[in-house]
Amino acid sequence: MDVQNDFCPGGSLAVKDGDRVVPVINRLMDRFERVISSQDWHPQETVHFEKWPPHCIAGTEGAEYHPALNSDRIGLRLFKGTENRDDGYSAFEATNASLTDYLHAEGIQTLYVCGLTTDYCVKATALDALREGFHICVITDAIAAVNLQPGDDRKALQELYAAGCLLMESGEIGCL
Ligand code: VGL
Ligand code: ZN
Repeated sequence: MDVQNDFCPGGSLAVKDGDRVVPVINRLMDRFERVISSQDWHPQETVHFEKWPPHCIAGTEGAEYHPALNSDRIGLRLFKGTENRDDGYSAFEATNASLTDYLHAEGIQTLYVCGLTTDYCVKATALDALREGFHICVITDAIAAVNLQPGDDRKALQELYAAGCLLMESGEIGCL
């Protein structure tokens, strides 16, 4: 999710150590049959920017993937938050394709989620996936949080666990 310049150090909504997830995700991608990415992709003006500094404006450098992210294996690329009236935190709210339809068409029942940010996009996507009946595992060393309040990361993981989400470190997946 959202491994974009604006969420990484130097970006307009930089998450502490956001780029730490990049090498972990690059290593992980080969372990999976399919890789799906999401990108926050906002218009210049949106109600979303009443809550957040402008970030990930469609087509700008800030909305591009972090330059070190290996995008070769990304099969489906989702764009979200594209309207001026919604936050679009969840990849299930992508407007260019339906994630639900894609997963059903491909016969996918289990999702491993990683990227930015733990307390918004990752959380919203994982909760939507659970609601839609998918099995979900969040990769805890491949995520980073905004942490508007200290401890928001921990709270998000507790909420996810309580909702039925599995939490795993990348080293526990296959034999990394
Ligand atoms: C996100 C904050 C603002 C996210 C998006 O995708 O996690 N966080 N916009
Ligand atoms: Zn956003």
